Amino acid sequence: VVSSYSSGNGSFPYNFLFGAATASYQVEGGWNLSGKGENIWDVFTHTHPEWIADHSSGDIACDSYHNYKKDVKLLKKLQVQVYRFSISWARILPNGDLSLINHSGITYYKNLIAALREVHIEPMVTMYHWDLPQALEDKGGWLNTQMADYFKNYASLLFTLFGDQVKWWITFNEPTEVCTGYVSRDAAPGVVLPGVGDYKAAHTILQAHAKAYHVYDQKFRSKQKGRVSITLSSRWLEPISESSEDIEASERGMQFELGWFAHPIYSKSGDYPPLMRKIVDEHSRAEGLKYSRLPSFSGYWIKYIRGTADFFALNHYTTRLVTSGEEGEIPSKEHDTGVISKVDPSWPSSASKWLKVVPWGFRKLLKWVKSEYRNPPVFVTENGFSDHGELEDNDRIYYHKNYLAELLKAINEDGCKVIGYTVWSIMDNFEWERGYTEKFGVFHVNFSDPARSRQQKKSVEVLSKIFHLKKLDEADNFV
Ligand code: PNW
Repeated sequence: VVSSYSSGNGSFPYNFLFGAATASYQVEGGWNLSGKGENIWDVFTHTHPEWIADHSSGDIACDSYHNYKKDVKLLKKLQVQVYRFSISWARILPNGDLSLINHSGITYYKNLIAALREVHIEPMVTMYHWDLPQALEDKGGWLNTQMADYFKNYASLLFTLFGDQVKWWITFNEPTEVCTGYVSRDAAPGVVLPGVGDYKAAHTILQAHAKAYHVYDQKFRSKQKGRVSITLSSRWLEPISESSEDIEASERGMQFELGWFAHPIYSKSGDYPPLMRKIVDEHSRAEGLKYSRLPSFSGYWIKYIRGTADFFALNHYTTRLVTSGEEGEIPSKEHDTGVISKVDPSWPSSASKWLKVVPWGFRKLLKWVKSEYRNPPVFVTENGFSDHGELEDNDRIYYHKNYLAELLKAINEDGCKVIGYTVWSIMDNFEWERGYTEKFGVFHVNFSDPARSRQQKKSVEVLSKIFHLKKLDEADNFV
């Protein structure tokens, strides 16, 4: 099936948007400057530096707090049409709630947005990329249902402050990763409640997202005319063989990984995936629990959450081979999923243990989203490759060219409606628990230089051409 949304000849649709992405904690620095409050990553890195690979933090990071004008120049060099960045909640609301509004925080983002618009780069704003104000974590963080209202107030303030200039909004970046903060010490706040805390946090986040979406509908949409979504991340889970057991394992894995958040929002019926409901209910009963570890939505909430996205925002990096089997402690979401996964040793590696280069998995994932959720417009909000910071970053060039080629096939041959693509990331930055040991940037950042000087990598030459011409040169697809 060739959809009308296609163009052929290695060209992307004329209105396709290319961009680059970052997140506040990973690039800004200025952790305690001009009235910013502490967030959970400030506290996590300061109290437990040993939990970060190189004992580092985002205290200074790329110092984008002072260097945002330089960043805009880099973006221009890359020829992007969109810059996806996130707002630090505690920089705007140091206490998390509306008791104190930090005006210098507002000024920082106003300046950044103005600098982008001046050179015709469209801002795409993520409201929450993992940096919860510590004051709200002290109230229980995402385990506390009230967080949905704190988030709604914060979102409403952002629409009021920036909505005349910002037309692309993302409420949450990768809620599954936010939930990891309630499973293990791999991420802030490092609360260890596997199989319980993650499901509970997810439940609150879905409510928070829906509240923000409805506020936009009720108070802002008619005037501001923007779009609101939530960024979900997913690997492609390829069955290890053609056996029905492995195909089922793949489907089950996809429902637990992407369906967990996508089904309540994008499916026709709403609510968690039926398969997930069944399995977690059964496991909970077997564990002798009176209630399921997966919380339930009332009919009211199912309807309230369903349909709360104007496009499907998707992050994708890599693929795993899956079969059915038991992994993870009891209880845990990992164990509930009942899937074991591995990689094909022939797949090229990156500097990140979890990231193998598997371009075809991207196309399969886009196809899955199309058939599962009635072909929504998809904006790929992150896709990227890590190395150790080399300027001749040929492996990154290979990665992006080949992932983009698969994205084009998904549009032209499978009829997927992919509308945009932002590369992670415009520059090397703080990679969470892996510190500065892995680099995802298309620009190099010198972290031992107090000025945090930036330097172009080879990938910029290649990507800027693709982004400008909106065309992939078939001839040099494979470097
Ligand atoms: C992304 N996966 O998370 C984050 O949004 C970024 O902040 C981060 O810098 C980037 O990854 C690179 O590490 C991911 O399961 C979470 O494949 C999970 C996956 C991929 C990326």
